[in-house]
Amino acid sequence: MSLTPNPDTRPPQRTIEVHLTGNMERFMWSFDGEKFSEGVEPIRFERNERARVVLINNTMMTHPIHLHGHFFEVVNGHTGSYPRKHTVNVLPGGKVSFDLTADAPGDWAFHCHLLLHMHAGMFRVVTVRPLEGEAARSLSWAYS
Ligand SMILES: [Cu+2]
Repeated sequence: MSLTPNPDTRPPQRTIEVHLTGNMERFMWSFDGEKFSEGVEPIRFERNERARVVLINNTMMTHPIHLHGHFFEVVNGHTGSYPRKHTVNVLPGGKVSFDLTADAPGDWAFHCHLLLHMHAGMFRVVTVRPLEGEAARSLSWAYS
């Protein structure tokens, strides 16, 4: 449990599933079967959106999954007092859900904290838009 109540207790507006994928023999690591070097799209959040991210580990290793720029709440039954973290271990064959308030506009690294896994491709960009001052111009979130 967190020592203080969670700052944002809105229920998530949507759920995103991310599979942790790889092949231990060939030392290939990825999210949703796609290595970062394959030019994958970023995971997009609308600024201040409340979303649930479900991490599903399809591999036989534990992966400490780390999101930059944010703290998230690990969904563990202690509603309103979920532990707040920026890195969460996902056990082999395991599943972890966290609720995220995407309150930090910008582009953020999202990756396995085992650096060999990150470098092998278990990495994504998380994009939170609009940026500061962009709202009035209603830019698309085209990522170019
Ligand atoms: Cu890993």
